Formats: sequence, C-alpha cells, structure tokens
Amino acid sequence: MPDASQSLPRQLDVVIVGGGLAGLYAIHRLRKLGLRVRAYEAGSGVGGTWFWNRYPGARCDVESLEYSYSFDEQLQQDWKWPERYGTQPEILKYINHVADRFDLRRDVQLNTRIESAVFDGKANEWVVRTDGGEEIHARYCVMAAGNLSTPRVPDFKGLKDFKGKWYHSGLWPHEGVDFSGLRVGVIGTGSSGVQMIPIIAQQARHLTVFQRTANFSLPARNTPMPEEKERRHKAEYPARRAAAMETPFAIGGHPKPTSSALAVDKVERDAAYEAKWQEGGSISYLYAYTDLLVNKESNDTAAEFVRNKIRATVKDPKTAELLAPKDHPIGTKRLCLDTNYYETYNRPNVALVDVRSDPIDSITATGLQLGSGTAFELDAIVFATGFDAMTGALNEIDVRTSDGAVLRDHWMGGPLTYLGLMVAGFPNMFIVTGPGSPGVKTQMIASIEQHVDWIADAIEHLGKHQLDRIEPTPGAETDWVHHVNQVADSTLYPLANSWYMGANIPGKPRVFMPYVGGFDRYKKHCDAVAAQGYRGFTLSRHETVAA
Ligand code: N01
Repeated sequence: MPDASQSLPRQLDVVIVGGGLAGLYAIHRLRKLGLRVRAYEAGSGVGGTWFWNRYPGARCDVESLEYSYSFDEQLQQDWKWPERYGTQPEILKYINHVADRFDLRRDVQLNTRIESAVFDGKANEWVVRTDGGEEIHARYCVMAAGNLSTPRVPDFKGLKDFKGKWYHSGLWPHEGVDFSGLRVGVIGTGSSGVQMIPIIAQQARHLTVFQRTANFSLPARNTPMPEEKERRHKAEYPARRAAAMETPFAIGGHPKPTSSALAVDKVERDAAYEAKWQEGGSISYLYAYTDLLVNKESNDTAAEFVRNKIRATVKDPKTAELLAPKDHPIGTKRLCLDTNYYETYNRPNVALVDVRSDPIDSITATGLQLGSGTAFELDAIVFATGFDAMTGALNEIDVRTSDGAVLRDHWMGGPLTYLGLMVAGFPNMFIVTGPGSPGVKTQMIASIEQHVDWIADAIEHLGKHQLDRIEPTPGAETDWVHHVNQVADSTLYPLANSWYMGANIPGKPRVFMPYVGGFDRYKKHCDAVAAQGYRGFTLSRHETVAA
C-alpha cells in the first residue's frame, strides 16, 4: 500500500469503488472515453462476490453461457466454460482472465477500502479517502461496491466464547476448510446454505442444519458443457445476447409463457412443471406460466408441485414437512438451485432443526443453544446468514456532500434513487446495480454492462456539451421510488420476508428495493430518459454557475 501520508492527492476523472465484475467493466468502458480512472478494491484480488464467496459448492445459478460479459465478441468466443453452471473457482478464473486480457489491473488498487466519499460542491469533485489515508479527487464517482457484499452475522450472544471455529459464507478462508470428522452446524438455508449443505454433509462427522425459513429449491441439473450446445450458442452469441435483453431477467433461451397457470387443468399443469423440473433452472420454472409471480392462486399450483417433490424425496415425513416452504409464494424469495439438497436430509449424519418455533438463543463455548434450552455440541459453525443487501456496502462508506447532505440520512427510511443509478443531492455519483435498479433480479452481468454503458454515455454527453455536473431532480427520484414500489405491489414479491425487503436485518426499513418491472422495460426506459436529454436530471456547467 502506498505511503499515503506523504503523497499528494491523486487526481482522476472517475474514481470507482470496487474491483468486481462492475468495477472492472467500468474501468474498461470509461478508459475508452480517454478518462483517467482507477478502482479501489478491499480484497487482495479482483472478482468481488466471486473473490469472497468460496464456500464449498459455491456456483452460479445462471448458466455459464449466459453469465458472462457480452462486450467483446472474441472474449465470449474464446472462453470455454467447462460446465452448465460456473463454479466459483471457474468464474474467478474468468474474471482474472478478463482483467489481464484488457489490461485492467494497472488501474485497480487492491487491499484498499474506501472509508469516505465527500462531494466538494465548490471544486465540483468527489474527495474520496481510503483506509490507508490516501486521498483521491475525481469529477465522477462510480459506486460498484456490490449488492451482496456486506456479510451479516446475527448478533447471537456468546459467539466470542465459542471454542470451535466459525465461518461466514461470504468471508470464506482462501485455504478452504476441512470439516472431516467434525460436528458442524450450518445456520441459514438461502442460496448459500442450500449449495454448501450437501457438500459439508459428505465431509462432516455430523451436520445439524438450523432452519428459520424453508426455501424453495429446484434441481440445477448441472452437467459438463455439451460440446454441441456450446458450439450452437457461440455461433449465435450476439443474436442470443440481443434476445436476452428483450426479456425481464436478461436471460435468453426460455420461450415466453403464453397462458395463465389457471387456464389449463391440473394434469396438463403438472406435466408442464415436471418438464421444467427435469430441465433444471429457476427462470425456466418461473416461466412456465405468465402469472406465477403475480397471481397467488396460480403460484400455489407451482409451489405445491415443488412441495410434493420435497415430500417424495425426503424419507422422514416430519423433516419433509419442515423443508416444504409454506410461508411465501414460490419465487418471491430468491429461488435456490441445488444438487442433492433435499436428498441430503436422508443421510444418517444430517439433522434438521426448526429455529422458527424455537429460535437460537446463544452460541455457547461448545456449540449452540435454543430458547427452549435444547443444546447442540458443535466443533464448527457456518453462518450462511446472508448479507446487508443492496444498501449495506454504500452505508458502510461515509458518503456526504459539502452542502451537508449525508447518504445514510437520506436513506434512513429506505433507499431513494432515480433509476437506481443516481441519488438527488449527490451530484456526479453513479451507482451500479443499486436499489431501484433491476440488477439483482436479472443476469447480473447484463445489468452491470447496461448500467455502466448508460453512465459512460452520460459522462460523454456532459463532456460533448461542455457540462460537468449531473444530478437527479428530487421529483424524479420520488417518482421513481414510487414507481418501483407500485410495480412491486402489483406482484407477489412483497408477500415474502426477503432481503429484497431488508427483512433479514433487524431494524432495517421494510422497503422493497429492486425494480421488478423487468430488465427489458427498464433498459428501454433508461434509453428514453437519455434520448430526451436526460429527463429528470439537471445537467449543468459548474464553472459557469460558479462564475
Ligand atoms: O443469504 P439469504 P444467502 N437465525 O439472506 C437465515 C445470492 N447468492 O447468502 O429466511 C436463523 O438468502 C435466513 O433465514 P430467514 C442470491 O441472490 C446466489 O444464502 O431470514 N437463521 C436464511 O435462511 C441470494 O439470494 C448464489 O428466516 C437466520 C439465511 O440465513 C443472496 O446471494 C449463491 C438468521 C440467509 O439467506 C443471498 O443468499 C449464493 C438468524 N438470526 C448466494 N439470520 C448463486 O448464484 C439469517 N438467517 C447460486
């Protein structure tokens, strides 16, 4: 790390917070405009999510031929994905390849956490400080700090007294963990828990899973990449990418549904669900009918089909019933994809404990204790308890302006953004896949590319017109937040206590954060806003204003 105390502030055009998929693409795209850019990354390597989440079984739930950058045709032709779904090591290898191939590393500073970002209205620039005391001045600031990048360990009393080792899925040791011969407890059954539980069960002497909310999970049906499938996909890559942009999830290859689940009889419906179940994948399943995410009665049919699969798979009826989700419509919490998740509960060394009826009271020196007093002896505890999603990373940074605006205060009642891209009162600060954007409900890399392209175009537009400041009007921000909520309220999403709602963090405002109107609609809307001279934004020339 440079000796910051000795050096002059670094002057940039754009400072980027984060060196994951978003930060790296931002470097590439903004450099093309001739701008001086630099990304600051807390990790000791690039990759963001895929750098940190190294837990056993970590794998993407979007197919690898879709979950990749589209900005360079030769890159997508050259890269060979070995499996239908990319593993964490494979995706991290890919990201490192991209960093080398496009010479991005020289503009990434690793092992550096951004502590504050202050907009100096007079100088019309962001002044950003690192944990090493370095100061960076830049006209624009791009927050590419991730949505699921602030790991959350619940405040159980007694954790510091635990004599065994404990881990969080999102902060996994790089050297890996050997659970052989150990009594392990996993807390949490979201996407991370569902992926790691089958693998840990194979290693551990005994595994106890502490479940608060049963989650729907579908078989991933991962396979080695079929050569013919890869060949066909690559032959049509640009057209396939373009088609994906026309879908709500920015994921291609799934024909649009045409009828309501209630328009057909049960026999036909179950046959359709069975075909999707056999095919594997979550989008495919939710795309069985037009109304699974908007009509509770339709959703019930898809949910009951999965509950029956769980009952048919798990031999102990009591365990099966506990695993069968009943408190939220299917798809309203992130639908998990698994390999042998439910089958794992048939192993003699695995037990499921319901911590909704009997919540965890404390961690003890030798394990864990429930409210009823029931105690479990454990050698290791794994927290698959999720993240302070969507707002956590930005709220960890002290973001403010010289006018006295403080982002944490502005967002006190829930995050406010215009298009998920900018915040009123915080000029020249862009967010990639932030709250109010569809990012987390899409193939994330598609959203990253769309956002960064939009940001780059906006910066280019300002330069061309001798302007140097952009910020949303408060009215545009209010209208967008209202629209995001209205769209969410027209779906079943708000019926679940999910991280989309901030429900997993005690005290966090309950506001539905992602835009669920679909990537296709969102992209068209962003394009129209730009084409109409950045409707809802105020563009200005600071020097003139100052004069
Ligand atoms: O986290 P989660 P995650 N006591 O928040 C439980 C992406 N992702 O890391 O539901 C007991 O989903 C909590 O219970 P409840 C994906 O977008 C993708 O698994 O709040 N339990 C829940 O079961 C995903 O949605 C991939 O009642 C407690 C679990 O911990 C997102 O990341 C893989 C508790 C947390 O689930 C987050 O997934 C992994 C407590 N005090 C992640 N506190 C793929 O692409 C929390 N829990 C495959």
